[in-house]
Amino acid sequence: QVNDEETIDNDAKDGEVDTGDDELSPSLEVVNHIPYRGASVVLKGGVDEFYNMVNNRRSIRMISNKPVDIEIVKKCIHAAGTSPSGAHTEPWTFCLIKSADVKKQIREIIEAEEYMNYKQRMSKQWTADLKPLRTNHIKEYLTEAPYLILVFKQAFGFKANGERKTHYYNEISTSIAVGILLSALQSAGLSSLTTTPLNCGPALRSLLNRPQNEKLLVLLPVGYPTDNCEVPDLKRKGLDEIMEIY
Ligand code: IYR
Repeated sequence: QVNDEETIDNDAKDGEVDTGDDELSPSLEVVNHIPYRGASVVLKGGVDEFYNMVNNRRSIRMISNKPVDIEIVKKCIHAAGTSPSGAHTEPWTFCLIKSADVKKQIREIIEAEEYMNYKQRMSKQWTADLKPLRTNHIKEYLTEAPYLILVFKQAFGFKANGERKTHYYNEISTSIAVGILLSALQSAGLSSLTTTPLNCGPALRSLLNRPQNEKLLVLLPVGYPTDNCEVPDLKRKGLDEIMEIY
């Protein structure tokens, strides 16, 4: 029996199959254990360099059409794929959109839904809370940005024999991967915006012909800021405010 916290993620249980067999074989291939002596690839500037880099990241809504080397974006996605995951299920799919036509279709889907979101679906308090961020349903960045990355979580997977495979903690695993992706993009001098297009998941999934086991988690436009790009002058919590030492 698992506790409530572990049962909250219903998606994680979607694929569970009870074969009534005591001799269950692991979904993951049984592998050797090999020595690991800890991190050996470290930044020249140490952890201060890492902090400065990630603290320099901002979500931007004004993204230029200045070209970006696709190889850099691919490397960032490869980095995201190093994320830890439940039982090493690697429950993520990164769809990299470069086609102007697909970007246009994505924008049409999202703007139509966001219009409804802002107009009726989001609470008055919610839209009030967003005022300082100056967001609205019009999302030029979806067609201007050289790339869009749609990150799908795989609610379950499949074994070689076609049976469903449980993807434990697929949402948190994929979310950690997104965190690594954001840091990788920043390390490459690229900017992005973390978006969670409300009510757009199914339409975007079918547009990209993604299978039923995949659910859209986030969509990131990726590129460089426009010359007139501005961001709200937000302050971050200090270390004292986010940490308790015991
Ligand atoms: N998805 C909408 C609204 C929105 C919601 C939150 I919470 C934000 O931090 C920002 C925007 C949009 O993208 O405009």
